Amino acid sequence: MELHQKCRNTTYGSDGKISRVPVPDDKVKWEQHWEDYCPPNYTAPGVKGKPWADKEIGEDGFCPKWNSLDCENKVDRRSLMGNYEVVDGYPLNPIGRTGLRGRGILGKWGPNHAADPVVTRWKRNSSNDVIKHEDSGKPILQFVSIRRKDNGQWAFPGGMVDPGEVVSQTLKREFLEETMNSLEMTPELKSKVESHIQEFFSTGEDVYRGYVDDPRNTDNAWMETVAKNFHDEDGSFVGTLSLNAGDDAVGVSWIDVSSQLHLYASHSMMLKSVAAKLNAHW
Ligand code: RP5
Ligand code: MG
Ligand code: MG
Repeated sequence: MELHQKCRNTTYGSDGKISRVPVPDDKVKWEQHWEDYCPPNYTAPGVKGKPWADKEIGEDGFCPKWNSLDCENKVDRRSLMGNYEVVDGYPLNPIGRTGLRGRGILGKWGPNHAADPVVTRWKRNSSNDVIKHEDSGKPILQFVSIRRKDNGQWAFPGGMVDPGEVVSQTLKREFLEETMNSLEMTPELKSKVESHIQEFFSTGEDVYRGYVDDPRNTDNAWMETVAKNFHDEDGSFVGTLSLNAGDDAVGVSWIDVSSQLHLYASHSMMLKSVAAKLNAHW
């Protein structure tokens, strides 16, 4: 992973009231000495005391098992990046300094695990022929993108892995919630839709596993994801899906894949590898 960019030299959170200490490129790595590094310590008030969030470090009854599957708390505290360091009781961001200590708006200390479904099809004209890009001559890929409620950016319809949940479930659940608004469906409709998508979501290809350059990251809490590609070569299955933004998405759309897109966090980097694998225009 390259140096993180989106969780550095920015203000923090939707109201931008917290300022990170600016961290130059040559001071990102923890090994690079920085005697006076003393960033603000911020954990959002909306996080403290929430059932889905950790307690404070040192608080009674909070004994996290760093770098392990913490069965007691049902939290996977292992990083996809290998073992992270823990200094004075606080896990350290594996990429390096972010200019902010604490958990920010993330629930867990250390890695916060997510999953990202990358659902793709070829762009076609009204005669159903695949459209090629006029510059590259390569077929144009499209992916299902959502617009995030928190900052209005386009992103994969990903979300957090719930305690005890396996990634394959998270991929399906988040797709249903964010792009098909399953949270508003009747239980009958929801189970019908779930069985409809079941087979399609059983054959994904690995895209990426690891750290995400997410604007919410701090020195002590960060996002990691498993992204999988579900590609519909002839487009006939995805044509049956009725897209409808839900939960933390305020919009949903098929978007043409290209290097010109500005997506949330490191989603462009992941999309690039999907385009390369399918030999699509980028
Ligand atoms: C990103 O945040 C991940 O890649 C995933 O898309 C997303 C998960 O967080 P929420 O969408 O639940 O906020 O880092
Ligand atoms: Mg979600
Ligand atoms: Mg989400």
